[in-house]
Amino acid sequence: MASAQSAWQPRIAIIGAGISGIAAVVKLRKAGFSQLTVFEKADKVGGTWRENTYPGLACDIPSHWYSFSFEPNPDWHHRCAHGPEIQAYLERTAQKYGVTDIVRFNSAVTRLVYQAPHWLLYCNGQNSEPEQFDIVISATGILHRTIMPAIPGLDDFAGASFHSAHWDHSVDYHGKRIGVIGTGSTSCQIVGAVTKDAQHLTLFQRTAQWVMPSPQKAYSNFTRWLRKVWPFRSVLSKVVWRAYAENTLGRANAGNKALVKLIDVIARWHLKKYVPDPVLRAKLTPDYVVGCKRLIYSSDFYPAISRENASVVTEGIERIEAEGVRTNDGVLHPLDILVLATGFDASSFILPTQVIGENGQELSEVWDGSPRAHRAVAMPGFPNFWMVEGPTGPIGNFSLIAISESQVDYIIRCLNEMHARKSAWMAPTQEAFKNYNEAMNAAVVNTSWYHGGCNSWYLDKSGLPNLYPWLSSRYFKEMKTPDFSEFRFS
Ligand code: N01
Repeated sequence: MASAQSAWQPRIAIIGAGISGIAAVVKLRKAGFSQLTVFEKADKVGGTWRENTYPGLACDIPSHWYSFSFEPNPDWHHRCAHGPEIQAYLERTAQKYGVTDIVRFNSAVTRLVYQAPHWLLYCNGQNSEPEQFDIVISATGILHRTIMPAIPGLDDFAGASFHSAHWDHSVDYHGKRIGVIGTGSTSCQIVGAVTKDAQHLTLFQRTAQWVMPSPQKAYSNFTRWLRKVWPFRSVLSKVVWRAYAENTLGRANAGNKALVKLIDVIARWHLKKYVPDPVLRAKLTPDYVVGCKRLIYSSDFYPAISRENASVVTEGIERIEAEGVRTNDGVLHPLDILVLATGFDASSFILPTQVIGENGQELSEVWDGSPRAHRAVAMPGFPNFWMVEGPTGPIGNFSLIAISESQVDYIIRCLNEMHARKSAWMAPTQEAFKNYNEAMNAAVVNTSWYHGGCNSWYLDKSGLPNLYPWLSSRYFKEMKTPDFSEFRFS
């Protein structure tokens, strides 16, 4: 990739010091950009891996694929790394590449205003004086605004209650009666980890989930040593897992019925093998197409929920009371701890930061609950405003690190083009944005996320999945060679 000439050093603000923010700094620096400032609302790097600390937290994407291309880690202890190991990796990487040095911690960006050709950036906790930047890159992540369930009486509970993303480690859950509301990836990991130590675990399930066996395994000292002396093994692992994900679930989601059937057969076999009780099995059997919701990979969940000290409650929740959860059939389920594994608002992206583009238009109004972007990274009317992991990217059961890196590379190619044209700004044209999103809307209705008969966080206010509807390899190819005719330049 061509590097920026040192004469041109735009001031670049990067919002967020998670995976995408770290990738942006390392790659921008490598491309010759040095005027970088990272704004981070918290006091540490790590994003989602800093926020989530619940028991059982792990990545369900194999680690050698879920690693930065510029920082392979032969030392992963598990095929699917646990949360603390990923957080340590991110902190170590940020330190090693000098990212931490340029992060302004405890600085939440509250407002961005475009005043051609600059952005004025307003930050929490500072005086009202804004700072001026030439380029803004939003790297705020997708799943960071927690959803608290609208269940009456949440505040009445006398025990400890918290959202899964704000796990209260001061509460000892051993020997306690634990209730978990929600049955997503998070809940399955929590249930898999804590049930054996609970007096009783009650899972309040509104919708059953398809659960595939996890490819998890621990790496021996010898394997880790081998990866150090022979890095090719890690590269191979990455290539194999990526090809596997794309050609199984990726193709199934994109509409391949034979693969949907195959995954359905494996998921049912998994359920039958580890849940011998037919009554419990019936409760845990989903009534929608496999892959409609984000597929869960866990080998701990079924054995845990089949234990004698666990139960699944499918009756709807009427209200929370001081002693526990009362369901619609009038039964009170007494609890000491209530965990709300109720997910995240995936439609916010950079919001609620107020982003005001050309002609005073507000991003929140343009999106209106259905965020869209051009190639998931840019918006017409918002010049020099870029997003990493913006709307309609190829997320799902795929390595977000690989996606973030491809988007940062695309942004760098665009910045270099802007410089070559001596432009002060660039933004996608309204027409290119419209064509891209119309093609996507037409294709996304063929995916199992849309017609699979489920509700999920993939769907936004438009009723369509906020996801890239084609194979991720297509996205990576498209991002390698930006079509500059899709942009306006100053
Ligand atoms: O959240 P979810 P999550 N009453 O939205 C239920 C990533 N992740 O935190 O299905 C009762 O999937 C809701 O019920 P329903 C991953 O991308 C990754 O588990 O809407 N229940 C659902 O069961 C994942 O997809 C890893 O009927 C209520 C649950 O809460 C994403 O995070 C690990 C309710 C929410 O499930 C989100 O997962 C963990 C109510 N009022 C997470 N409101 C990796 O390994 C909501 N629910 C990479």
